[in-house]
Amino acid sequence: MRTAYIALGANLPSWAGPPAATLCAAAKRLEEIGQLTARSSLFSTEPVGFADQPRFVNAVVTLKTDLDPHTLLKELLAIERAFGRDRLNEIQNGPRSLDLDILLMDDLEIHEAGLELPHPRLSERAFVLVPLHEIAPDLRIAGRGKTVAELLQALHQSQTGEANAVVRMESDQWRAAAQS
Ligand code: PH2
Ligand code: MG
Ligand code: MG
Repeated sequence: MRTAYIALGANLPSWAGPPAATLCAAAKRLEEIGQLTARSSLFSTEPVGFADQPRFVNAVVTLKTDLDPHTLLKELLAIERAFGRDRLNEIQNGPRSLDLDILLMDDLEIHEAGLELPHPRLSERAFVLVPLHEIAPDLRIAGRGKTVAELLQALHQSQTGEANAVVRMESDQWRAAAQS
């Protein structure tokens, strides 16, 4: 059994509804390929990399799974497609109905074209580090020798972040799913 940390993000609606509803439905799908043992809050986040698009909803979950990383990635891409993600017709860093990224899987370090672990941009992204910090502050990142809390502190010091860059959301739907 491996422990993976998965980042969820969306800023376009899907058949499930607005982005927060998509993340709820996607989390349910993740439970079919492993056990969700922790989930962060949902966060409303400022778009990074391409400014002219709606704010994102982001979260991070812990997934215990028997899948190997390549099979897990394949499953995540299939779930993205099931929520209307069309990778052939989208802007890089642009709007999407669902993005599922493997941030970490145990202490694996993988450097391949389609799969890099730990996620290469993990330490630059508050929309990833803030939710990850909620569920795993003391987790040590493979190859970086730093904990999530240390990376988040370094990011806060290097950025004059806008106050509304990463804002915790209240979602009854998300909280209810976590307790069921
Ligand atoms: N994902 C991106 C690019 N920019 N910005 C926010 N706030 N949240 C995201 O999930 C996100 C992004 C590429 O995957
Ligand atoms: Mg992705
Ligand atoms: Mg992404």
